[in-house]
Amino acid sequence: MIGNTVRILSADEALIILCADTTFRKEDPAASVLEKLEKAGNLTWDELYQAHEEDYQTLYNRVKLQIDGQEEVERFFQFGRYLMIAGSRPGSLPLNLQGIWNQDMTPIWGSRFTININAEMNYWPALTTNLAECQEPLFDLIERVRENGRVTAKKMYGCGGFMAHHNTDIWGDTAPQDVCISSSYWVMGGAWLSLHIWEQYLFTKDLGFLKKNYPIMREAAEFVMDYLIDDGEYLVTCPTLSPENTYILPNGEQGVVCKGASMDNQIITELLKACISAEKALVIEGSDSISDRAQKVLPRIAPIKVGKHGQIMEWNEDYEEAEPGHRHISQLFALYPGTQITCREEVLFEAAKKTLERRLSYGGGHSGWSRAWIINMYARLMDGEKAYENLMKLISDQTLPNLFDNHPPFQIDGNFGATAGIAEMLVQSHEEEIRLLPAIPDAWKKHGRVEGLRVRGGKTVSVLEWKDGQIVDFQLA
Ligand code: FUC
Repeated sequence: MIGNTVRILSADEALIILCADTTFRKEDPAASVLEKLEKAGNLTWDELYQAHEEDYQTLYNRVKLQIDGQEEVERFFQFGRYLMIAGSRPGSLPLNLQGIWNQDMTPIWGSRFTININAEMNYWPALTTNLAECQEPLFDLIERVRENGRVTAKKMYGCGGFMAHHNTDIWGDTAPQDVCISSSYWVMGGAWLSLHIWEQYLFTKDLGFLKKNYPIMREAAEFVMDYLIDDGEYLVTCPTLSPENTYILPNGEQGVVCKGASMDNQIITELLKACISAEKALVIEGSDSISDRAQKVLPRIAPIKVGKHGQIMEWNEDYEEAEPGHRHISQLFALYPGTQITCREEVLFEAAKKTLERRLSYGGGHSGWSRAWIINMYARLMDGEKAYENLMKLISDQTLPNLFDNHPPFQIDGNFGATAGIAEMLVQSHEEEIRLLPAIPDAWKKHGRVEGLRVRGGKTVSVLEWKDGQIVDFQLA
């Protein structure tokens, strides 16, 4: 070792084991690092490799995907699952913007957790692709966010419950971060994160988990209900913004701050309904219950509206957008990951299609994660060809040679978003029914087989096999 250089002489190969820890998780990081190094140092490369294989394969082998002639898609799907297994395990930190693969001392956007889409997207494939326990680090983070978020809710807004703005870090910071008006002053981060608790329950039906974590959902809902103001017609969030888009007023002025952004209404609706259902499942009544209050608030939240371009309106007024191809498609939260826009709501379903077409016709989908979101949205629109077209664009144009997603620069969310999207093309379960092959393109129809995807209701699709677009085998366990 010379300074910070390692010189290796007279060797054909060298095994270099790196290990790091901090006081965030270990009281004595130096001791824990030495202990791990000693253990690993006693093993040969082959033994280490084998230990790694055994470790990840217990989770990885739960899902198998084979589609004739689609090796690239299979690899991208399983690589996303592998990244989840490698980067987010019980006891670890959750996946941030670069996951555990950041290589910079001062990474872009601080390698933090952007919670107006990116951190949530990281966890989209966890449940459908049978890796529920990999979401645990996110719940640990939400606990930390909750502590700080109570203080921010009270001090900044005079509200109860807990909240978070658009960004947080491992300490769960909830104050507005950065100085970017179009993102910093959004108050729904805690509410969106809390919905992951409800989804975890829907997929696992683990009442013990829900019992332990429901108070987080309730506190997120309490903040939101306290924060709403009566504008004479509706109860609206104010001030707020629609992540990170800019509107144009009729007089040509541009702005971002608004009241009652469509995404806020959609998250609030989803959260309050989830709280009511959770309280039913847990039999929470009396003074511990917020169901009565939520029932009163829900009808006073503005419905999802269709605007002059036939699109889902992004703001409470039908403003023009400064950037119609904007990467954020917040007004379609209700289509995915939300569940309010479905084929049962024909008008909104058509308007959601128009919204995507419009975004894309103005150059939308230009960042990796945005393209990944679009795949999921087209899957929910049951348009297999469009979902596939965007998936292949993501793989060919927005993926680095090592298969990492490219925002640009490298950002890991697009990998996870696309993995979730592939699962969503194969099986859906968001309308209290299971839909098989809701959005597969012609290119996948000849023959394929998937094993192990999970659905809401706590079940596993142990086999789904198709030939010439027809299902030939299906088993639910
Ligand atoms: C949001 C996005 C950016 C980027 C950043 C980390 O601000 O709008 O595209 O992903 O998070």
